[in-house]
Amino acid sequence: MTKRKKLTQQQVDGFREQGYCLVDGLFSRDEVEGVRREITRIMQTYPDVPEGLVQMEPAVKRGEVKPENPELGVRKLFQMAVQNAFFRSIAFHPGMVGIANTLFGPDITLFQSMLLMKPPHFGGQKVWHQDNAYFRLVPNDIVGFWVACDDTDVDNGCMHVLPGSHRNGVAEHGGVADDYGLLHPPCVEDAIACQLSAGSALVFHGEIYHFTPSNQTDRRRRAVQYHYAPTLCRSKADSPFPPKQGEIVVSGAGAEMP
Ligand SMILES: O=C(O)CCC(=O)C(=O)O
Repeated sequence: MTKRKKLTQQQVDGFREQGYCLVDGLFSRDEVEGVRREITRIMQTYPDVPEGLVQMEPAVKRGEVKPENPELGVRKLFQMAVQNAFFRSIAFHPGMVGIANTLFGPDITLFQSMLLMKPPHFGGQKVWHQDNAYFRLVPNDIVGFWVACDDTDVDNGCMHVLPGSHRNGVAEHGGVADDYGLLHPPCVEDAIACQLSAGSALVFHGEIYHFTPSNQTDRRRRAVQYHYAPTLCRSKADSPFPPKQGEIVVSGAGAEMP
């Protein structure tokens, strides 16, 4: 695996003050290839996969479009570090864990592990939201890693963030399931589009406002998204989602074996 990657002081300041920073080449080319291969391997067994693991794109679910194969119809794969040995090993990635240690100290737990697939042509938008509106972790010392597994730009649905929006707590959200989003979303013109090459990462605070537009291209836009927080964090009950449980203790007290 790629060696531990240290943030520069400027990146640490960016995370603390603006709620995000970008890290070039967090995953190596081989790691990105490994992620892509494993996604294909999992989806070759579809629909024989654990319930709740796969979310298809709404247009596919409604029968409006028929992808060439199930992999090209998936929107998200959930709980990957719990369900799959390869993605469990990624949870201990020295780059991600090292950065979480720099930001929040030695005792760190993985709280969420997802793959975000945004398929070509019909991969829909993800509405503006704050991840901690779903998790409700206290304290809110949460760091998300959104690692591009294809080159991403505005047209194929890259991440957009609103700098500084992590500083005022969780704002009101409404809607259901994947459309649970900010009741007062910002203008996209005020956002920063995080265009990343494959292997590079957006490192973002759990309360920053963010969204992704639809994929309007014939290019894929796969991403790994893992969230870490101090092991002592606990989920409060005021989210419409089940309380967020830690998935794996990855460093410090109680750390599990990679
Ligand atoms: O579409 C994406 O890649 C972002 C999705 C996202 O922000 C989320 O599911 O929390």
